[in-house]
This record gives sequence, structure tokens and C-alpha cells, in this order.
Amino acid sequence: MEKREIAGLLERVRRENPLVHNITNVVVTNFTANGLLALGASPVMAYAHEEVAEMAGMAGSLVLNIGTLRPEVVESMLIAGSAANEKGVPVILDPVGAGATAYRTETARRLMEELEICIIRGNAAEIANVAGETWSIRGVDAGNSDGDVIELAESAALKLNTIVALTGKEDVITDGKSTFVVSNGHPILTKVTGTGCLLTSVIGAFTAVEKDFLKAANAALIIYGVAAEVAADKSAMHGPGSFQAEFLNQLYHLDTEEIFKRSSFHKRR
Ligand code: ATP
Ligand code: TZP
Ligand code: MG
Ligand code: MG
Repeated sequence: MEKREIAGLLERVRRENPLVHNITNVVVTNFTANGLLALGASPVMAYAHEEVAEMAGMAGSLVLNIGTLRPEVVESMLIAGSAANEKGVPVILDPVGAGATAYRTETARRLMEELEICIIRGNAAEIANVAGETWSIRGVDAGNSDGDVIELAESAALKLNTIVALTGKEDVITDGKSTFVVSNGHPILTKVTGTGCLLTSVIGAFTAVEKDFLKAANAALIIYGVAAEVAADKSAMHGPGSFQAEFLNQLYHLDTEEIFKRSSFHKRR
């Protein structure tokens, strides 16, 4: 993928201002809405069984996030997901904490089975656990296993028949056949809650404007990582609070020049 294509997709998000319907967790709701707005997308959170089909059907994409799941919210996800699938609206899943409890693992697998999920985005432990492999996880944060994340992402993509975006120090985006590795980002992202969840919603914004979902995810991860690097340069010395605010500023201001200068990725195969 060319750098100018990546910058071009950011321009498209800003120009088309896609509606992203999020059924997400209570920790990250405000940060996700503000991050999508800063990027140039239009966020909406809607949960009621009475309205989710209508909302998902009119959205550019639907993002499902199981971070603080409850049975009635899982039901909302299934109703919204079916409506989105019927209308051809892309559905993206963040399996927060899959592997930490049986309920999370089973719910993530159920959503994968009952819905057509075009991209699943999680840390290594979450992806492994959804794909039926064991990988240590503590709460919602990835454990410290040193497995081969590229091999894990590729085998999970084939097994789950979807695109996997596996994030961490390096991000791997793959459909099991073509694989991109992205090195952008900054460790301080791990000190602000919801940076993974917002990323999944940002991927949602890109799938609303680019139907090649592998390219959409790749561009989203690069842009997110580059914005974090610029924000860290300006604020990391002050700590996570300043970084969080500056990161929103950089999602808003990020330009083609920074994308060309900083984007760091390669196609593995
Ligand atoms: P976890 O709960 O394990 O932190 P998460 O759902 O918050 O997972 P991350 O894997 O932290 O999601 O990914 C969120 C963003 O942070 C991605 O853009 C990723 O590239 C970036 N990131 C995570 N860890 C690092 C790191 N050590 N260095 C650089 N960037 C990182
Ligand atoms: N607990 C349940 S959901 C959540 C926490 C702390 C937020 C997780 O956000 P992220 O983006 O995975 O760091
Ligand atoms: Mg994180
Ligand atoms: Mg997460």
C-alpha cells in the first residue's frame, strides 16, 4: 500500500464524515466519541433493542466492543449485527478481555459465529483466545507471552475467516494470505485506557470509506500510530493525562507530511 493512499483514506474519512455506530463499554464511551470526532467521523452510541437495527442499518459501520458486556447488551449486538449484515454495513469486533473469563471468550466466539465480522481487532491474548488457542491474559491487558504474533494473527485469520488486526508494540494486519506489519505507535498508549477501543472504532471509520478492508485497517493503524508519535513528542514528558489530550489534537490535525515522514510498515506477504 502506498503512503499517498493512506493519506488519501484519511482525507476521505474527513470529507465523508461517516456515521460509526458503537456498541461499546462504559469505560471508553466518551473517549471513543471524542476520538472519532477529532478524526473526522461521526460517532453514535445506541444500545436499546428497540432502535439498534435501525441505527446500524443507516451507519457507515458498526463497532461491537465487549469491554463491559452484559446479557442485554450482547443481545443488542446480535440485533444490530444482523441488521448491519443484511444491509452490507461492515461490522468490526473488539473482543476486550477474551480469555480472562469464560463469559467473555464465549461471547466473542458467539458474535464471530452468528455475525459476519469483517475485522477483529485485539491484543495477542484476545485474538488467541477467540481463535481457540491459549495465551495468558490479565483482565483486559495482554499478558507477557513471547509467542510469534505474525504466525498467531495469520492462523487466527484463517481459522476465523476474517481479517485480524493484532496490536501491541508491533501491529499485524492479515487475512491469512496477505500480511502487513506496522511499527508506528508509542508505549504511552498503554497508559491511557481505551486507546485500543478507540483504535477499533477508528478502523470502523476507515471501513466505512474503503471497501478493501485489509487496506482500510492498515491505513487506520498507521494513521493512529503516527498521531500517537506526534502527540508523544509534544506531551509524553508530562505524562498520560497530557498525552491523552494531545492525542485527540493530533487525530484532528494530522497531515500528509507527517504521514509521509513517519509511517513505518511493510508487507510481509
Ligand atoms: P492492551 O489492553 O493489551 O493494552 P489494547 O486493546 O489497549 O490492548 P493495544 O494493543 O495497546 O490495544 O493497541 C492500542 C494501540 O497502542 C495500537 O495502536 C498499538 O500499536 C499501540 N501500542 C501498544 N503497545 C505499544 C508499544 N509497546 N509501543 C508502541 N505502540 C504500542
Ligand atoms: N475494563 C473493562 S473495558 C476497559 C477496562 C479497563 C477498557 C479497555 O480499554 P483498552 O482500549 O482495551 O485499553
Ligand atoms: Mg492498550
Ligand atoms: Mg483492548
